Amino acid sequence: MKPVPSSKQQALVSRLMKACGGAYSPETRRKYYISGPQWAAAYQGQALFHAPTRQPVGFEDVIREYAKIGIGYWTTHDTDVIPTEALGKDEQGSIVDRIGKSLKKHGLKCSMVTTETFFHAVWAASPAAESPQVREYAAFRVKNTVEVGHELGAQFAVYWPGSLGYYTQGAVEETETLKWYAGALNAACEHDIAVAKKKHRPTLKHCLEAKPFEPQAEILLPTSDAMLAFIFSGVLTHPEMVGLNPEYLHELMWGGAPRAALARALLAGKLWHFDINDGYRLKHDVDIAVGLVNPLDWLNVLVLLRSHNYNGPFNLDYKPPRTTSNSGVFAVSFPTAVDRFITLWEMAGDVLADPIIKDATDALKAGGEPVDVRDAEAVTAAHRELLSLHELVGHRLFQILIGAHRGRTYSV
Ligand code: GCO
Ligand code: MN
Ligand code: MN
Repeated sequence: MKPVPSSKQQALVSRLMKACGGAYSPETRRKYYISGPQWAAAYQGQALFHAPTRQPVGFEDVIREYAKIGIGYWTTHDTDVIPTEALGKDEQGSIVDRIGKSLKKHGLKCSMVTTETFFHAVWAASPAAESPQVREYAAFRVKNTVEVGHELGAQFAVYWPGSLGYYTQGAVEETETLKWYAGALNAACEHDIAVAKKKHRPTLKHCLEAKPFEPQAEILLPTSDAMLAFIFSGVLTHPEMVGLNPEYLHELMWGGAPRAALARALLAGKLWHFDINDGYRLKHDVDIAVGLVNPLDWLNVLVLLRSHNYNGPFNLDYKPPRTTSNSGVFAVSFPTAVDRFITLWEMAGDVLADPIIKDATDALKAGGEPVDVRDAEAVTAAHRELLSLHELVGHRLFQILIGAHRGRTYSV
């Protein structure tokens, strides 16, 4: 192939995108509760050690492009759209106004707002720092985000306390820090109750998001399980208002099984919001788009969520790779991520309706013929053949993933 001139590259990408086929229409995509973060589309590729590879993109462009793709919901950090120095000031009001108009014009809704408590120098010692002034500032920030959320009609507020931890041991007293952090959440919930009452709106669902490592060396609330323990520990004044926003990759990062982490959140009634992406075990937060690394595991995750009637948002919290251009972010990255999600979600429906999987799981639950249940040998023998069904189910899931259940075969 001849070198491709710059002027022809977008057309080439677009021709190959069409050739891929299988794209859902924007109308179809809008039927799913899929949200697109401002920060994901605006990410310039400037991760640690990397210079940006893309130009900045403002909320107007992001909202317009999400609308064209068919992403029906938009999410944001406070400082993704409002400069830190304008927070709580008149300028904030006019920006929020413009956001509201832009959402309306393009038919999107804001589903979630989140407070940036990790980037600015003020958070060097975390939002739950020793200094009462930093903590007062943190309370102001989360309360302000609650107000922005109500203004924009959001239902969820997310908190990622990634800066809650330390680099050098012993400088931070963990129980004290966790209580101080609870203070910020309590301020947000109490303010939410007052604002919701005034606005005749339901209160927001406040969702904690864990990440096991980064940006601190040691993290005080590293997993969704740690957060469940925190919610139920007695330090929150409104634990009923606080739930979880697990992120798929964050559970994988510590070596956990995301599906099991989600199951524990479901049992606790706290699975309210879900950040969807992909990546690798025991690596840094690579934030790859959903389904590009672990499609079989993703299929199983969605089987679990479908079977428990999870009806919260699926938030596309990934980072378009540095190799993707500004136009590629909206021409390739987001539409393909959305379409893989929809495909996996529908495949999860196939799994739940599959007669072979149903037969196999029914048989496993029925068990073997009655024997003396105090006799280990007899109980083992009664199930010996039945248990081969575990591997058979695994194979069937693979078949569904690749479409073999619909007759797709290969031969030499
Ligand atoms: C990450 C985090 C963030 C949070 C966001 C919302 O991967 O760095 O997941 O993207 O989701 O800050 O609070
Ligand atoms: Mn996230
Ligand atoms: Mn992440």
